[in-house]
Amino acid sequence: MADVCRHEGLKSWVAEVAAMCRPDRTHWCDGSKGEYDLLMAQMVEAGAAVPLEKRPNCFLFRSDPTDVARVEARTYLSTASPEDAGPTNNWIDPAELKRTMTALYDGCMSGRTMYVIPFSMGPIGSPLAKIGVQITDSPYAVVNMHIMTRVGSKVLEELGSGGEFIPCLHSVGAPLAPGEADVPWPCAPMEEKYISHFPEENLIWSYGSGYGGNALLGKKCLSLRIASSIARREGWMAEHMLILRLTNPEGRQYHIAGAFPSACGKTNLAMIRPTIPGWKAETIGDDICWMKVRPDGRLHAINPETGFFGVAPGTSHASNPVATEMLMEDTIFTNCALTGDGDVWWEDMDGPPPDHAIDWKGKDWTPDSAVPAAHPNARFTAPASRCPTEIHDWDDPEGVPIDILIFGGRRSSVIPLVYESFDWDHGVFMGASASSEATAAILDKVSPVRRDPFAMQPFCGYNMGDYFQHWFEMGDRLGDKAPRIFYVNWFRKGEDGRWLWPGFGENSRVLKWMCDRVDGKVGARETAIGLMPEEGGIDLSGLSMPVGDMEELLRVDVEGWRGEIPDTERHFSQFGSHFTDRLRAQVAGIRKRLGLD
Ligand code: OXD
Ligand code: MN
Repeated sequence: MADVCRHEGLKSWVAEVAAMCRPDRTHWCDGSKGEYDLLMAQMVEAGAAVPLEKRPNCFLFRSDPTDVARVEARTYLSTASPEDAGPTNNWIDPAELKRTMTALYDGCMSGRTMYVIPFSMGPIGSPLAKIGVQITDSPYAVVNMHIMTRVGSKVLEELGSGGEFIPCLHSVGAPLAPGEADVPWPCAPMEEKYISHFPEENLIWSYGSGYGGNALLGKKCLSLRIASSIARREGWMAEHMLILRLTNPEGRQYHIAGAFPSACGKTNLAMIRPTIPGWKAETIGDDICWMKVRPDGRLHAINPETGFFGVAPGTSHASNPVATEMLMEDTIFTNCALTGDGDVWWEDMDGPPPDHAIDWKGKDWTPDSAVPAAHPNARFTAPASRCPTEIHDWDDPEGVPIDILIFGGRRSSVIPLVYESFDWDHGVFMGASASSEATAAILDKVSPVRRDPFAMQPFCGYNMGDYFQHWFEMGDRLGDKAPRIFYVNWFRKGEDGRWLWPGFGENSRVLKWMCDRVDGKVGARETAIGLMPEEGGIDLSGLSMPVGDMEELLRVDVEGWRGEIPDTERHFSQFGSHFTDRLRAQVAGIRKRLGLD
């Protein structure tokens, strides 16, 4: 493979990294099935992976108990001026951060193989795609990257001798002394972990963690943090959104992109099975959406990934039948429990729990154990090609034209089931003030609400005040071709603590209302917070709901909304001089409509 590379810049970067990290050997990845199978076989042999008898070509990994999730507190956005990183990012001066990390990288791959992974985010050669090259000493990262991105020689061909690529350096930070035995999941202690981004030079340096977004650098690091900063410069959008195609009974297609914070059912919605007769849904992506204005003046979207890295606990026939089917083969599981008959298990899977299992820490577990069998952030990595609802033309380099944008969060009160923005600027306000509760505890009126603007709080690669302005400017460019913007909340509860909305497949009823709005088939009533369904506007045929629930779901709780405003204003005040006047105008507008001024 190294000889397929005609790019001197890439070759010299690989040589520089090898000189610094001093691996025992270097392997250029070709992305082939043979390479995947060989690496898996080696990891099984080394005791890092367990093949699952019940699921063909599936493997279980258990991470180190200290390395189980993205580490936001150790994630850095390193720009010359701290102001360019803004208040939502951790900042360290680039020279200082590079000094610290160079000392850590020094000899960090000794005893290990250094893998060079050329990958494309987006169809190779698409005007919407970007090429990255990840260097890593984690074979686990390699096999995951195989599933999540397009890896291999074709990417090097596309790169040619002078193409642009985003260098992504990763090490688990666990050098081996001569003769020292490896552990199943090598990583560095928390205080040595650094997930660093240098957007001014499109560079990613990650050290110390082997888990998810910390280690699969094409995902959050490249496709969101670095890409959002490139997108701002180049005039497009890199968003934390699912992408979905809905087709109505007449065959008309609608493309929907939706931003939701983690743990709000994003993957479930991406794989929805509509309950309304005649409507069909297809999955395009569950996490990341890149959108560009194309020659037709519309916003076109691609999912730059090729797989799903989803949270396993809670995934069941009821919540996501599509994923349940998808995960039967060719999947990597991380931190799930292992059953006696060679299957995986997690909390809220179908059926009763097993009498006995090996938990995610490798310990014996029974239903009487005080701890969960799977880690709450246990994951599956599954190829999109295995998703039964994946669209067949999803590799189309032009992407799909977006009709509808959705924001949402998990709120047990105040926020209604659905409302539509008055216009684009109001939609930007809805995204910028989006919020979610940390947990769905019982009658959680007092549970903390976190503002997570556009679900991008941990992922925006520049000052978020400027990001809001970028959204306004995109709206100006799109004019009357802009997608319509909606806000949803599937999680509103009644006084008695019951979920009022059945959710899952029934969410298709709300999506249908949005499509009907786009086509002008249904009206809406104007309220202080936005445009809302008229009585009977949402198709409830065949669904039996307790009397009064729908009224409550669509009630504008004026007192509750008034109570939201101070928190929204506090949240906006952190952006200081980067806060845009157009958002200020939106705040003034809602204050007035709520009778606060
Ligand atoms: C994810 C996340 O893993 O948003 O997708 O945390
Ligand atoms: Mn995500």
